[in-house]
Amino acid sequence: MIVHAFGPAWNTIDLSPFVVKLLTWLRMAQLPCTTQVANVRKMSNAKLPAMTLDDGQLVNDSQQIIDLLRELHQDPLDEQRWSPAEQAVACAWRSLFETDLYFAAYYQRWVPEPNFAILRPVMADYMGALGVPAFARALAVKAVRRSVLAFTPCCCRRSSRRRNRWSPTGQTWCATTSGCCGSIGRSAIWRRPDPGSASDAAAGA
Ligand SMILES: N[C@@H](CCC(=O)N[C@@H](CS)C(=O)NCC(=O)O)C(=O)O
Repeated sequence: MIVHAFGPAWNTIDLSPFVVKLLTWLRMAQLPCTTQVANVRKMSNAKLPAMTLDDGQLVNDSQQIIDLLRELHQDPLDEQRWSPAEQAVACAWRSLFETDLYFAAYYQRWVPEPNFAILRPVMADYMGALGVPAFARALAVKAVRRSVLAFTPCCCRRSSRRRNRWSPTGQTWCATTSGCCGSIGRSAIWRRPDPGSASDAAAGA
């Protein structure tokens, strides 16, 4: 299985909380996979992560992927042991992290200039991984930020949240755990073993 991702950043396994969520779940479920940097604009939902399954099928959305893998691998974390009430609470927590807290963090990354100064070199690295030549990376990152700022006068506004909303039934503590991990626990819980990139060092990460 191949996880399509943004790539590591700041000493963590990926730039994206949702990729971290998926990789965390796969690690807990002990399902081996490889990761590959992918162009987010080429995804049908314009988002990462995505996953290519062993049969070649491409699936989008971290939660859809997790739900499908749970089915295909007979619920490897035994998540069905939770009662419906527990699953509902878990779903509420996951929703809090993924549709509300996510956008608070998103705002903090992209909008205040000092924070974006830390993100900028990481995004430039991502552009480089996609094949954008060095001289054009700064411009490309600037263009992405411009489009982010255009829809981000208030990152927590309803329309932004809706873009990410995914509400299947049967959520579980374990999917929630990995979602929390992706949203808030990234560096604390799962640090990347190899040394950071030059941009990490520049950012003082
Ligand atoms: N519901 C999706 C959300 C994924 C998502 O929002 N990914 C962000 C990165 S953290 C993304 O690809 N954003 C690109 C964009 O919105 O242009 C999932 O769970 O996979």
